[in-house]
Amino acid sequence: MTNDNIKMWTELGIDLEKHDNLLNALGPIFQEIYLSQQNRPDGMAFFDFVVGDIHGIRVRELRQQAKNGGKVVATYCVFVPEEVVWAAGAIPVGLCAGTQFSVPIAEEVLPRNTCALIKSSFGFKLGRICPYVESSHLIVGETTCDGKKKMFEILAQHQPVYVMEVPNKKTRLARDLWLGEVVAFKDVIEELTGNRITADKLERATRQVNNRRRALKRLYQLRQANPVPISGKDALLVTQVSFYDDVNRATQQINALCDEVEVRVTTGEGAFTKNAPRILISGSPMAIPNWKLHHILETAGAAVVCEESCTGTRFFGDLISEDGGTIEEQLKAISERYMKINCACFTPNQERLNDIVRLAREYRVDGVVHYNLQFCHTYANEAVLVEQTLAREGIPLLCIETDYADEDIGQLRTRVDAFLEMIGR
Ligand code: BJ8
Repeated sequence: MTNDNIKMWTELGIDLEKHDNLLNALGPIFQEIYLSQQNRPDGMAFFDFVVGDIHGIRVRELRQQAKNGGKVVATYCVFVPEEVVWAAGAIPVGLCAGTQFSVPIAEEVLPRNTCALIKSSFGFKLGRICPYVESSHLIVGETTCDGKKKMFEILAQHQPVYVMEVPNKKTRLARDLWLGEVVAFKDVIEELTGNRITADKLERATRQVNNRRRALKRLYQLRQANPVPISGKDALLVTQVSFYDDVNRATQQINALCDEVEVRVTTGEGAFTKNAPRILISGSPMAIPNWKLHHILETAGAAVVCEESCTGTRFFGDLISEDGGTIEEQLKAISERYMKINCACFTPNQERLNDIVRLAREYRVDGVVHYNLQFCHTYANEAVLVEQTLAREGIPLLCIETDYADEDIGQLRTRVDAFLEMIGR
């Protein structure tokens, strides 16, 4: 912890005592979960470094952006089209919201039976613990679930918030509504930044974000190899860091990692033994530092080979057309790409069920673990359909409902062990 960082956090109004406690807790957890892994690719050093300095260098870059007159736009959902933000010269940051640390702070205001992701994000603001929140000029929310919708209203008492309306169906009418939302978002961002988004700028931003999507897809495809060349924990960390690092730097680092992992695949070098059970995790997103389920599975001898989630395939799947065109044409292409995200907020959501089966086949998994954040009703209810679908396909499934606390770790280990024994690997 350098004096420069302390000065920066003080200027941001961070509660230093709570913040110290958070960072002091994070260090040993990262050591235990990440740095204790054997035979990791060297390319993970960059991502370890970013987490090791999680509230340092990147926050300083955001502060510099503000000092130069630029804006920082914080988001909570992969539906917010980041291309629009980059195109206006602003910086988007996906907020973390993956720690139990801020949950009790939120529970002073929000009902306890709210999902941990919502409580964690709100607690960060209420407790003034997160320099990313405090560095942002606008928080962009969305109407994906009722808990978030209402939390954003309360959050707006503390910081400027703009909410995008994400429809709950994918009909023609709903798509028109969403296109209108994307166009309105462009206007909001132009007004915030004072910069006009031109067709050229938007095309450049689209290419940049597409390139990061391509890099992440490349990394995921390498996980299809047997033995799997990189742990699920490491792959998850790469995705998590991509939410708040600079888009071009992240792309470069992911591709450098992929170059190394490609060699591993060629030489048959694995992060696990060849016969390790291969698991697809499907469900709610896992924001930093939520590594709980991956850690339980991988210390039980399984290899997590893919995540069907917003901190997985839903984040980078589907590219946006790079054909350019007018600003209107590009915004339409952007809106169409985002409507391909198969979040459980949609009804019906057959596409997600299809995705799970397709990914289970592509990654040759031995079983699927459905991950549900407690009190998230959309994913919990959709799990019934996931169960029916996977039963028809003969793919073993384990449904886990949990939160960010440690209390149920022993029970989860027992269930995971029984599942791995049942799938016989
Ligand atoms: S597109 S998954 S990132 S909404 S877990 S807060 S849904 S009660 S996170 Fe999500 Fe966007 Fe969908 Fe993806 Fe609500 Fe559920 Fe909590 Fe959730």
